[in-house]
Formats: sequence, C-alpha cells, structure tokens
Amino acid sequence: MDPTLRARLQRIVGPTHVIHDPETRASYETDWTRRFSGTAAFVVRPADTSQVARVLQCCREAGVPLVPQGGNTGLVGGSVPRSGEGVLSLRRLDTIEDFDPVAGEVTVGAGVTLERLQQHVRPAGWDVGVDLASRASATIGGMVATNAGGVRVIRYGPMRHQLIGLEAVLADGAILSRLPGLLKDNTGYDLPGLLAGSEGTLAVITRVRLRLIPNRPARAVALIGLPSVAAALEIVRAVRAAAPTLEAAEVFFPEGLALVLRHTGLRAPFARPYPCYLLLECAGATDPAPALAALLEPLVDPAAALLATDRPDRDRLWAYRERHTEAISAEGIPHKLDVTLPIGRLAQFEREVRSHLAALAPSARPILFGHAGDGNLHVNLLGLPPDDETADDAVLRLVASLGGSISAEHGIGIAKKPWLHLTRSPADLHAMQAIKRALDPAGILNPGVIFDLDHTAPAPDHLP
Ligand code: 2HG
Ligand code: ZN
Repeated sequence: MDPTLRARLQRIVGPTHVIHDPETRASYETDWTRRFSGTAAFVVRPADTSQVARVLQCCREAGVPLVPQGGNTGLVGGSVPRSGEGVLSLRRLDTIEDFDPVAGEVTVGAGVTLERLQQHVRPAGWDVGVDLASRASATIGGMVATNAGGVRVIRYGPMRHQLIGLEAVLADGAILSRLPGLLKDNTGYDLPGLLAGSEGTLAVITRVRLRLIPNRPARAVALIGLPSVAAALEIVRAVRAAAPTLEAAEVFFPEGLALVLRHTGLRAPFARPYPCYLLLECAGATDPAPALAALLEPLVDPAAALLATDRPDRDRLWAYRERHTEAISAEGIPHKLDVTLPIGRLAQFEREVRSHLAALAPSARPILFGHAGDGNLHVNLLGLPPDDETADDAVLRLVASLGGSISAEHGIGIAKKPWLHLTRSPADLHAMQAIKRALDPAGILNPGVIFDLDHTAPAPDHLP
C-alpha cells in the first residue's frame, strides 16, 4: 500500500482502522458464497459520515477505487475486491438514533445489523418490514444498497419500499442528505430510491431513515407437502385472496430438504417425502391460526400438513427452509442464480429448468428453493467448476424467454454482468451508464459492478 495514502487514511480514521495485514483482511475479502474473493489493497473503517467523506476524497486523489462493504453477506461478488481496490467497511457506523415510536420511523447508521434493529424496535411495538436469514450479519446500509428482499416481500415490499430518506457520500466527497425524510416530498428526482439497489456504484450510504411496520407477534406457520409447484401456487392464491395476514409463501423441494436434514440433523417433517413443500406464515394482532387452518382444511391432506403457533415450533418449521443456504454451502461452492418469473410461469420454469439442465449441463446438481409468493426462485447449482458458465447461461436465457428477471433480490454484482442485457434494454443500459458517469466520473466506487465502463472513453451521445 502506498505509504502516503496510508498515512493520510490513518490520520482520518485512526491507525488501528486502516488494516493491511493479510490475516485481518481475510474476512473482508471473501463473500458468503466463498466463490468470490480478491485481494484488497487495504481495509479502511471510518467511524462516521465526515470520515467517510474524507476517506473518499483521499482515495479519489490517489486514484484508488473503493468497494463499500456492510456485513459482507452478498451473494454476487459485489461486496469484495476484484483487483486491488480498498475495502471501505461501514460497520462502525452502528448508531441507532431518532427512533420515533409515534410515527413508526427510525434513523440508523449504515452499519447497524438487521437483527439489532429488530431487537431495538420490537419491544416498542414496531418491526422492520424486511426480514431475511442473514439478519445477524446483514447491515441496514448494505440492505438498502442492494435493495434486499427476503421472506416478507409479498406483504411489505423490498428494502426500497421501507426507505423514507438517507444520507450518502458521493464520489467527490460531497454529502447528500435527505434526512430525516418526509412522507410527502415531491421535489424532483427520488435520490434515495435511485441509490437503493445501486450496489455501491453511485454513492456510499451512511445513514438511513426507515418506515417501520407494526410488530405482529401473533403468528402461525403452516408446512404443507404437495404434488407440484402448480398445486402450491393454487394454495398461495386461495390463502392470499382470503387472508390479508399472509406474510410469507416459500417453497422447497425434496433434494434441498434432504441436504438440510443431513446437515442439521433435523427429523423429516412428514412420514413420506413430497415433490414440493410450501411454507406459509400469517401474522396479525390476534392469533391467525384458526383462520389459516380453516382455509387450508378443504385444500390439503391432513397427513401432509403441519401447523405451528408457538415460537419454537414455528422456528422448527422455518429451519427446513431457512437452513438451505448453509446446507448447500456445506456440500460445495454453488453457482447461485436468483431469478424471478411472472407467477403464472413459475411452475413451467421449475419443470423446464430441470430438463434444460439435464440436457445441457448434466453434471449440475440443481437445488431449488425460494419465495413462491413473489415468483422468486433461488436456483443453486452444485457440482460445477467455478468458471464454467454453461449452466448459468442456460438457466438465465430460459428465465428471459419466459419474461422473468435474471436477478430478483441479490443484485447483479459481478456474477450476473454478462446476462444483464437479457432483461434490460439498450435504452435502460444507456440511462444507467449515463447516471454512473455523471455521479462517479473517475470510476472509484465499486468499479466493475453491474456493468463495465471505460471511464477514459467519452460518453456516447446517442443510443446505439
Ligand atoms: C434466501 O432466500 C436467500 O434464503 C439466500 O436469498 C438464497 O442461498 C441462496 O441462494
Ligand atoms: Zn431469498
């Protein structure tokens, strides 16, 4: 690392927060997939917004790009270095401030974890609209930067929908402040909305103002064994139409369940296996179990249905679904394809993806699971060399041909770049690249993520 830059950064954040020894750097250099990793020039850990701004200014002057990083739970290679960038860790920005229990709003530092925020607001009767399995490590700033989805999107939407305002540092060190945020504020471009999902390529998010949802501790979880995805979607349709309390509708399949059982030592949920499993969760002010049971009664075989209301029982049913990621990871390093389909085509996709893979990439071992309620399936492929993209290509082309998206909630990162053109038009790509060039002309914020831009070339002045 350049000694002048190191001395300047140390003066800003303190000597112990500029990390350069390889052992301490290691956990910042590899993401949750273990498929994506690179060597960082350094890791810098500012404590507040003004330090972030000064770090950015310094690095821009030194011509050293930065990879902003929260909990490093990303799955598309967007939060780890690729070729000697510095890692800008936001985890020290971990203050929860200005929790307004009357409005149901809170402002938090980018480095606050989802779990910590949940624990902070729940006793006062509020909750965070987005929930996901990596809650103990995922940070609110990272969740906004990647527009995280999770298990409750059907009821509350993704992270962008929870956002009332934010504070962020632009590439030139200027601070963009839309805090505390107003529910009505119709004054031009929605910059927080633009930064949500920009994957650290446009600005570094430092503080976030979120709208909260009422905490609904009365919950019921049903796990149902079914003959097919089509049968699962028929139940989702019936429950969704009749139960406004429906919050999650998740699916998984026998091959994923077998891995979870082997990895966790859990007992199989039913006496026999089923081709498809559907997990539903309803939440309300009063016990939603009787209404859910009454809705399911004419639709499901009682031997293939479990209903849980107490927390430990609910957690046991959720474990079959939530522990897929770690069970797959224990088997090997998967290729992860996080796709959405129009819901009417989800059943067709699930059938066809298996037959396409069997024909085109017979060594791929597909494990599917995901959020059936919003058409989002996680296609995990085991048994493939890290750089062989034949199977990825087949799956993503099938998704595009069925009118879906190549990324539902994990983002593009570096993993999906080659396929972005399948579901974003030339006009879309041109507009996104124009925004990137305008906000980060020198290309110092997460370069190479979402798309590659040659920052030395003049911007094209007309559409291709
Ligand atoms: C989930 O839904 C996450 O559990 C992770 O989005 C998905 O591991 C995956 O592919
Ligand atoms: Zn997911």
